[in-house]
Amino acid sequence: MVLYDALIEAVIKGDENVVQSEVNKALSEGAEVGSIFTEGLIKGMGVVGGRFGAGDMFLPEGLACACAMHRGLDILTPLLTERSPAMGRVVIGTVAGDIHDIGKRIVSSLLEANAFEVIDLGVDVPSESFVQAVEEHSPDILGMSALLTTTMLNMGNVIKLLKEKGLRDKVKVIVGGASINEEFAKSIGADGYAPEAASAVEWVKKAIEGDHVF
Ligand code: B1M
Repeated sequence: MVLYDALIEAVIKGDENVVQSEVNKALSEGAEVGSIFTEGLIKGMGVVGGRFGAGDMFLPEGLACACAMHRGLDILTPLLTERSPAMGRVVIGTVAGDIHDIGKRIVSSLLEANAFEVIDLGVDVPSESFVQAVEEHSPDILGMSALLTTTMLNMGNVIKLLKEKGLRDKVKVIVGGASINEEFAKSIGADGYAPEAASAVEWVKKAIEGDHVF
């Protein structure tokens, strides 16, 4: 069994180089890509979240942890991606005013790993850009991520704009991120909510099959 203590510690310390070497080491020892994600990177980020929330960690340290996390994701994401025909198209982004992107990237990576075509608009995406992307790419699903209580309301703005443009019925909308819950998702008129990446993928699969799942 591969142990991830050093990888978890490197994420917490924000040490990109050690993250890179630990991920590569785990791969060379035959670890599964999914378990490096969940047992290593995401566990490390969980500790970071607790410390940040408790005020034991500050912005520069948080940024270093994010960079370290991205280094790991950059190695793992291409390995997850299956080269099979797309199961459906997803446009995804983090809403305006919000630059948190680790969770959204994990959701994108897992969707790609499950053969969905993902168009990632990035972070701090203006509401109008989400709507333009729906017009331009005709996705099956629009996914929005928000981690701040101050930015989550922008998800509702996007849905309102989609309605105004007559596009709301053409796309199913899923929302997620640390500040979001099912009640909020329903209140803004989204079609679904997922608390973490694996359930987001399950939701997308069901929604594309035609289930009206919440
Ligand atoms: Co920020 N931050 N941050 N931060 N940050 C939080 C979110 C916070 C909860 C920390 C805290 O104080 N307790 C707090 C928000 C409080 C609130 O609004 N309620 C906060 C704050 C206040 C801020 C700043 C305002 C701090 C400041 O400037 N004083 C600032 C805001 C900047 C901005 O966005 N305008 C800020 C900045 C930063 C950093 C830049 C340092 C860094 C982000 C770097 C980056 O992303 N590139 C950062 C980080 C790292 C965090 C914490 C510590 C960790 C977030 C994370 O990556 N988690 C976070 C604390 C926490 O969440 N406990 C915090 C790991 C990730 C895997 O989880 O993103 O939740 P998460 O994603 C999960 C699920 O939520 C879900 O699946 C993912 C995987 O399982 N999910 C979806 C996510 N998106 C989804 C979409 C879906 C479905 C599921 O469908 C489309």
